[in-house]
Amino acid sequence: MLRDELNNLVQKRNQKTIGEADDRELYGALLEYTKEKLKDTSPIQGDKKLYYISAEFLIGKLLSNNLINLGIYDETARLLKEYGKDLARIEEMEPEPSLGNGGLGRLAACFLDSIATLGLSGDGIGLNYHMGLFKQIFENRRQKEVPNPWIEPEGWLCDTGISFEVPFRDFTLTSALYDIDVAGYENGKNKLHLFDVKSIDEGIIRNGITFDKREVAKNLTLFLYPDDSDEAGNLLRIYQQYFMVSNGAQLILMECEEKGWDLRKLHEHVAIQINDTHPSMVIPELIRLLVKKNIDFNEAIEIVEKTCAYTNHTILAEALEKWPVHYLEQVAPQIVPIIKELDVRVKAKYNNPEVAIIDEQGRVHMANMDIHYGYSVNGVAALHTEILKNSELKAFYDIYPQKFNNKTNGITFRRWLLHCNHELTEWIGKYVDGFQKDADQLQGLLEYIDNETVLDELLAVKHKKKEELSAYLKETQGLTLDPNSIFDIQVKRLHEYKRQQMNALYAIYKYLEIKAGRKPAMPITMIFGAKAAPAYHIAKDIIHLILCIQSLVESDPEVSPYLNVVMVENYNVTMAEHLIPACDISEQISLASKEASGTGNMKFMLNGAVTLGTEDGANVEIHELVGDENIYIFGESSDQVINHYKNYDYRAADYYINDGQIRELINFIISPEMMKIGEPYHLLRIHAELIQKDWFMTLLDLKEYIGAKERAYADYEDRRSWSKKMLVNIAKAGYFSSDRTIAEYNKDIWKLK
Ligand code: 26Q
Repeated sequence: MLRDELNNLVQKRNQKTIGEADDRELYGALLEYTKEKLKDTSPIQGDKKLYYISAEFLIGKLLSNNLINLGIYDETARLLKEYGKDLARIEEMEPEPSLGNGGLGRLAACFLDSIATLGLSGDGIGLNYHMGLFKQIFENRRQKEVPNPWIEPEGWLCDTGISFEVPFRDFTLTSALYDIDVAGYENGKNKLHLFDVKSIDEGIIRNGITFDKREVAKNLTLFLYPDDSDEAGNLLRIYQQYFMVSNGAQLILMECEEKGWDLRKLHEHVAIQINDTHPSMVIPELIRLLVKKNIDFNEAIEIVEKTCAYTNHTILAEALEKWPVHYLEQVAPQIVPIIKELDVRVKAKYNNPEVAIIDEQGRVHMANMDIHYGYSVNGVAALHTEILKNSELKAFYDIYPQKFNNKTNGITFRRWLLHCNHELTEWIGKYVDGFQKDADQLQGLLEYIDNETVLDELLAVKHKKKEELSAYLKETQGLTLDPNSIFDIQVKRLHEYKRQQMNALYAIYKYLEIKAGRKPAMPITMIFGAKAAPAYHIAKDIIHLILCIQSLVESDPEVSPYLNVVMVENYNVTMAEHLIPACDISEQISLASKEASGTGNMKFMLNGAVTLGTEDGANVEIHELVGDENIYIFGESSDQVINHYKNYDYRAADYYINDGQIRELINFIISPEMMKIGEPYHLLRIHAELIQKDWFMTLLDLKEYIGAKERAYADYEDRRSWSKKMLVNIAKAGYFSSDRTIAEYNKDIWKLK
């Protein structure tokens, strides 16, 4: 079947046989073939439907995942192999759609996979950014951003022909809806709806990623906003958000009417999940549209209240969106009276400025609107939800305790195990059944904790993945890695709270140790990968620092046999799929209380890495599951950290002045050898930042961090006991399947079936 169909396709498209076609031609044929199969897959239906609205869907490449979920991956790979073709190489031809910044966007993509896999009726609604997140390149050890066009004439997007009118203050834009099919694992399909602007014009992009911000009709969906939570709000961001939610709301109402559902009973047929505050304007927009359909204003509010649910992904105060009313007035004045009325009602009921929607400075607090006018508020890990309830959103929790609930994040095992780690999947399959659909089955591996053969096989799988990563990085980035060294990996967005700078200080520590003749028993490879928001200067300085250390270590023959520091360029989903299976030590070292959940931590654990981390986000739950023996925890607790902020009693300078070792590490940043490699301006700035500000308390945990890492490296030498830690981590990872997360969302919030 497959053989004939694919051969015919390649014949038709390229007048060649499979054996004659090159990887690009085969990619094209497989794309067409897979899209046909998706067409034949039945849509998931139900009498209640979820709409997951999100400004980001970081879906990654889709070919392999679609083949896996359609149940034809193995057969396809085998067939191609017969012709001497390698499916892994063919999938490299696919451009990666980078429609997200990081965790929040990737979570949305994992959720779509799980929603379909569980057979729940639920679609995604977002924007079709033509460039996605910028592509990162390194020039003179500094990050440079260039556009990342991903849309090709042939791809996963299907033009639906559906379009809506979105009214702005000064003009109206016509949308164009593109859909991407989302196949569940051996189940039916849902859709990801991506709205675009008909009048978009890629021609206005100038050098790098700059463009004329005023021509909204031409630029609205050109770029994804880089997570610049520190930068003042930009009007274009509001244009994007309103365009997304107005289209989304119109689509939802259209679908309801098509199905003959009574809009007055919207909540019986629809649940809308608001992914962080980026889609919050859907609340006033839905009210506006319902009123236009002759529903009474009060009733419209009630309907929306029962339909919308909000997920919070951050406790960083500076990242909570607050838009000045006059901004909203410039963009979409028609929703401003509605927001004002919602605010008036809140103020009449609660005499507490903390819970107002519009504050004294005339700024609209998007999260506050979501909490008052939605029926559910959830955090994304147990600790995070507790912090929301007890401090950050306490005033709201006091009013609406019943609305608050936790939904610990999860990841789809189809991508983060079956797709990215065939060898591990096969190894697991030898010992447990059914884990593809029921992740808890992984616990069955615990039976083999003392089985030396099984443990040796596991070590061999890890080694193979380290060899593969080394070959991949050699080929794609010219980097040289030693698969016999410890692979210690920190990959995630660059942010001071995630503390890549603390890891960099460890690299300096190790460098100086080796220079002093104290050599590690095993060579160490420290791998970093991170993009910094273009306007986040300190984050870019940290990248510069890491790249300078990389050069220093590389060019020092006394050190390089024992230590290798590498920062991979353009870290993205595809790179993560290569890095994570090869990891020994997973760095999850955020300042406690700051990382809402983290999801990379779960991907590493599932692939047999051991976590070195703080008691933050979902690390807390990983710790509980695997026990003290199988994780390296260090640093002050979230309570202690929260108290430091409350009491203003953390002073980085104290650590610098009072501790000679800390001083030595920090001062090395501006040592002659570093200043020769790097740019003094940037090294001096990060040096000063660490001593004078250090808002995310790097120095607070630095010594404990060094100690914990040394312990982990020492334990690693005993390969047998280390392999047991790996096994326990894999066996306990089932809890972090997004299938579990989605089942909980459905049971507690959406109630689809
Ligand atoms: C805001 C205003 C203007 C422009 C951009 C933004 C913006 C964009 C993206 C603000 C925040 C984001 C992304 C946040 C994010 O990824 N949060 C992460 O969500 C994950 C999934 O829940 C968690 O695991 C992480 O802990 C959390 O940091």
